[in-house]
Amino acid sequence: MIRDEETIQALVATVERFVAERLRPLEQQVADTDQIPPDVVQDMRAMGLFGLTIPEQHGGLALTMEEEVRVMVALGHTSPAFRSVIGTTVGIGSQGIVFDGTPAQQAQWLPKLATGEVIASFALTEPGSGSDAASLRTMAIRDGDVYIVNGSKRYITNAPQAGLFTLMARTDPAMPGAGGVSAFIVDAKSPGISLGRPDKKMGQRGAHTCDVIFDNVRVPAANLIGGKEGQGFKMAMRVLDKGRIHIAAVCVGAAKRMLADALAYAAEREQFGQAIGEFQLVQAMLADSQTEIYAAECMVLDAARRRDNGQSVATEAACCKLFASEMCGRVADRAVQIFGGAGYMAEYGIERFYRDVRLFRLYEGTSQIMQLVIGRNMLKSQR
Ligand code: COS
Repeated sequence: MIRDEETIQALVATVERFVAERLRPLEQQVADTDQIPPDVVQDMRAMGLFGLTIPEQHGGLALTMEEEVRVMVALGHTSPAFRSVIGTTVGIGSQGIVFDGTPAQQAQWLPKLATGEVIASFALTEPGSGSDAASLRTMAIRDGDVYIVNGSKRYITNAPQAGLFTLMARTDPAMPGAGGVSAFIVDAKSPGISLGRPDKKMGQRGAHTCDVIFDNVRVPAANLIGGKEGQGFKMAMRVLDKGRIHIAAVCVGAAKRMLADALAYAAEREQFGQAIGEFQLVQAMLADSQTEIYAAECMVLDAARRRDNGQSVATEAACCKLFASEMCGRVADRAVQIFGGAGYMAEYGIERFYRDVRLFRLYEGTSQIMQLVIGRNMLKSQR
C-alpha cells in the first residue's frame, strides 16, 4: 500500500541520490577498511533511515511494507554492508517490539531506535541452534522481578554496535520446543554480557557479526516482550516473515546494480571487433537476468501489498526470499561471467558483490528452510 505516491517517490529519490553520490564512491574503502565511516552513519540518522518502520507516534516514518520494499530496492543498489547499518534496527531487531511490545516498552525504546541513537540486534541463532530455531538453549529463569539469562548467541548482526538485543530465550526448561521460548528486550550495557571477536566473513565487509555471551545477566521482568511467556518463538517467526520480504527487496536492488554494471561493461568492452554485448550468448545472460529481476520485483511488491492488506504472508514471504536470493546469486554469477577475467579481479568490484550477495541465501532463513516453510504450508492447506 502506498499512502502518498509523491511522498514515497521523494523518499526513494533521496535514497537513490544518497546511494549514487555518497555511498557508491565509498564501496571500495569500506571493503578495504571493514568500517562504515561514522559520518555516513550520521547522515543516515539525519535522513531518518533508522526510523523507517517505527510508528509515527514514536518518531518514525511508519512505512507500509510496499513503501519499505521500494526504499530497500533503492538502498540495495550499493554494497549490502550499507543497508546492514540500519537493517537490524529497521527490521528484525525492532519489529518484535513494534508488533508485541507493551505501551511502556514501546515508549521506552522505539523513539531511541527511530533516531538511530540505539541500534537493535536480533539474538536468535546459537552455536547449536540455527535452522532449528526452536531448539535454542539460552535460558531465562524467573527470579522475583528479574530473569537470569545464561547462554550464547552466534553470528549476531550489528552486535558490536547494539544498544539493545531482542533476545529469544527459554523461560520454561521443561518445554523443549517452540512453546518454551520467550522474547526479551535486553539492554546491551547489562552486566554479564560480553561479545566474542568480530567474525571473519566471506564478504559484506563493513557489516559486523559476533557471538554474544550472557553470563547471569539480570533482565527486568518488565522487559519480557508483551508481558507474556511462551510467545517468543511465534513472535520471532512473524518478525522473520516480514524480514524475508525486506531481504528479498534488497536482493532485487543488488541484482539490478550488478546487471547495470555488467550491461555497461558489455556495451563498452570490445572483442572480435565489436562490443561483447553484440554477441547473442552475452545477450542471453543479460536477458535472463533482466527477466528474473523483473519477476522477483513483481513478487516482492505483490507479497508486500498482500501483507499491507492484512493477509498472512508466511508462504509468500518465503517464496520471495527463496526466489529473490537465488535469483540474485544467478545474476551475480552471470555478471562475473560477462566481465570475463576482469570479473575475477578485485579492482572491478563485481567479485566483491558476488561474495557479498552469497549471504542472502543463508541469513533470515536458508533457501532450504524457505522450501520447507512453503511445502509445509501447502500441505497444511490440504488438511
Ligand atoms: N507466524 C506465526 N506463527 C508461526 C509461524 C509464523 N510464520 N511459523 C511457525 N509458527 C508457530 C506454529 O504455528 C507453531 O505454533 P503452535 O505450536 O501453536 O501450532 C509454533 O510456531 C512452532 O512452529 P513449527 O512447529 O512450525 O516449528 P518448527 O520447529 O517445526 O520450525 C521453522 C519452524 C523451521 C520454519 C523455523 O524454525 C525457522 O524458520 N527456522 C529458520 C530460522 C531462521 O530463519 N534463522 C535465521 C537466523 S535469524 S536472522
